[in-house]
Order: sequence, then C-alpha cells, then structure tokens
Amino acid sequence: MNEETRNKNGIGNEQKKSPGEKPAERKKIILSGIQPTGIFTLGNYIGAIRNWGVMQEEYHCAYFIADLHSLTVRQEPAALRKQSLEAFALLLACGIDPDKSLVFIQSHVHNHAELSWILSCNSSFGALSRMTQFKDKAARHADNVNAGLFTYPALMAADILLYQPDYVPVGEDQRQHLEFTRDIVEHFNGIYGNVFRMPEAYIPKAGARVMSLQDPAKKMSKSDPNPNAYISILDEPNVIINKFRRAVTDSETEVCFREGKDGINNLMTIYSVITGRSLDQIERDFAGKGYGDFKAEVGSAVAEKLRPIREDFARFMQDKEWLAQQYRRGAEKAAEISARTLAKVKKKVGLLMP
Ligand code: ATP
Ligand code: LTN
Repeated sequence: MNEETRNKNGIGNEQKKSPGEKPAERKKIILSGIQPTGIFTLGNYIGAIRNWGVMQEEYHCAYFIADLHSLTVRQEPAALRKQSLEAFALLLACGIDPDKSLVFIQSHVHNHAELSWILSCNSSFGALSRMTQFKDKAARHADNVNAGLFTYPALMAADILLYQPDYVPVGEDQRQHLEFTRDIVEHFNGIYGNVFRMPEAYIPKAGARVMSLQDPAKKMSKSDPNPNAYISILDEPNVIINKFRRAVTDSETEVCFREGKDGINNLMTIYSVITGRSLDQIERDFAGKGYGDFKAEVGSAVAEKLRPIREDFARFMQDKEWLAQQYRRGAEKAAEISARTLAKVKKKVGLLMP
C-alpha cells in the first residue's frame, strides 16, 4: 500500500509527527456490517446506514457485507451471490463512497474467519446461550439450529476487533452483540495484555428500532415473510405510499406520540427522522387532521427520500465490472489492515509464527 492510499483509508494507522511536535488527535475509527439477506429496509436505513455516509466525512470508516453471517440461516446459493452484489451496490447507493471509506465483502477477507476461531475459544457457552438473537432465530429455524448460529457473536466480534474501531454504528437489536464483544475485549486483554481497543456501540436516539408496519410490536425486518410489513429501500413510490396507507395503527384519530400507541409512534418516528422535524412539531402540524392524511404524508416523504438511492442503485448495477473493481480494492486493503491485528493476536496466544 502506498503512503497516499494509506492516509485515505488509514484505519488504525498512527499519524506521523515530527520531533518535538505534540501528538495530533487521532482520527476515530468506525466499523459496521450488514447481512445480504435481502434488499435493505427502511429500518436498516434509519437505524444504521443513514449514519454511515455522514460519518465518513469525519472518521476513518470501514463497512462490509456480512455474507458469512448469512450462512447461519439456510440460503439458496445463487440468490445469496446475487444479493451480496446487490447489497454492495446498495451501500454505495446509500452514499458510502469507496474513495473515502473502506468497503468490502466479509468472505473476501479470510482473517475474519481465522480470528473468529480464536475468539470462539475465548467465548463462554453460557454467554452465547443468553443471546436473544440466537434464541429468536433458533425458534424460527428449528430445523436448522447449527453451530454457526450459536457462535455468530464470536464472528461479529472478530469483524469488529480486527479493525480496532472506536465506534460501531448499529440498530438497537445489535446492542447485546456489542456488549458480548466488549466482554471478549476485557477478558482477552486481561489475559494477554493490551491487544484490542474497546469498541463502543453508536446507536441513534431516534429510529434505533423501526417497527413492522403490520405488527408494531415486532421490529421491521428484511426477512419478514409479509412484504407489507417493511419498506424496501428499492420499493417504487406508489408501493411505499400504499404500504404506509395500510400500516396498522390504533382506533383513535389524533396524531400524537403516546405510550401504547405503537403503530402511530413508529410512523411519527420515521417521519421525524426523514424530515428532521421534532415530534412536537409533527403533532402541531397535524393537529385536527386524521391518520389518513398523516399516513399519506409519511408515504410521500419516505418515497421522495429513497428516490435518489433507487436511481443510483440501478445505475451502479449496470456496471458490474466497476462494482467488482470496488470490492476487490476494498478486500485488498481490508486484508492488509486486518492482518496486523491477527498477527498480533496469534503471537499473543502462543501460535508459532510461520
Ligand atoms: P434479517 O431480517 O436478515 O435478520 P435485518 O433486517 O434484521 O436482517 P441486519 O442485517 O441484521 O438486518 O441489520 C443491519 C443493520 O440494521 C444493523 O445495524 C441492525 O441493528 C439495523 N437494523 C435492522 N433492523 C432494524 C430496525 N427495524 N430498526 C432499526 N435498525 C435496524
Ligand atoms: N450481526 C449484524 C451484522 C454484523 C455486524 C458486524 C454489525 C456482522 N458483523 C460487525 C456491526 C459490526 C446484524 O445482523 N445486523
């Protein structure tokens, strides 16, 4: 890697200083990932990806498609391959710029799987058994409760710790996995010295848990069997508007944010994040109007916000060669950066270096 590239995507690089100069403030490192289990939803966008593009202006950022994680649930091979490419193109369409951030596909960088094994050997069975995502997914896929589904948090910890990030921007559902990663850091550093930097979850205040449009007690999820439950970020405007029109709310009429009004609270949160208006302002703007008017307004605002993403995605998907160049370039840099942490870990745990 030449010096210019190193500074552009210098995840984990210490900045050089001349003798006598005060150490420059280290630019913080951000890392996050998303599974290619389908087209991203408005939940993924609001809870996570929306912040990723913004952060790349200020931090060193690394974002990746977590395809190895998707194997914990049975996938159709051709569909997974197609979805991985689409997910990569979607990240770029959501504003992640491969000239500013490190963007890659997890399985292209074998260091993730390798560190995952070492961290599995430092993960307690009891802690893994308490993961709510494991319990949920094991119940939903009772015919395929595999070892990977169980050790998933150790792979996620490896993804994170290889790049020594300061912050990990995710939605609320990933908080427990982040805590698990932090426990590994404490345990591992306690035994082997200061190997890993302690990462912190970065969870947005509003929209950390966008709920299903059909069952506001459940989170919006891209693998929901009912497509009316989620907004896909590639849905056409008329589809988006119709899904919001049919969103499940309560039997009242007043647009206000109150305990117990989960459906309307969810729509107000979405509208607030998308338009930048506060909940109070929204209550004032819709005073005297019914749910029908409000739902129509949320639908159009979301459709307008997602329009450029849909257009950029279509454009990127037309140039597969360019996309391949981007993910190869990302994998090459990611491999080089992550190899440094992996080598340090191998030495610390006592593996004989080749
Ligand atoms: P799956 O349905 O396959 O489990 P998912 O839609 O839950 O997928 P993930 O790939 O697990 O999506 O998550 C990607 C990112 O989006 C994570 O940071 C996660 O916390 C965030 N996220 C997922 N669903 C929501 C949601 N409903 N609200 C807010 N953030 C979300
Ligand atoms: N487990 C996450 C995806 C994921 C991730 C990561 C997020 C895999 N590795 C590392 C942040 C950092 C999910 O299902 N949302």
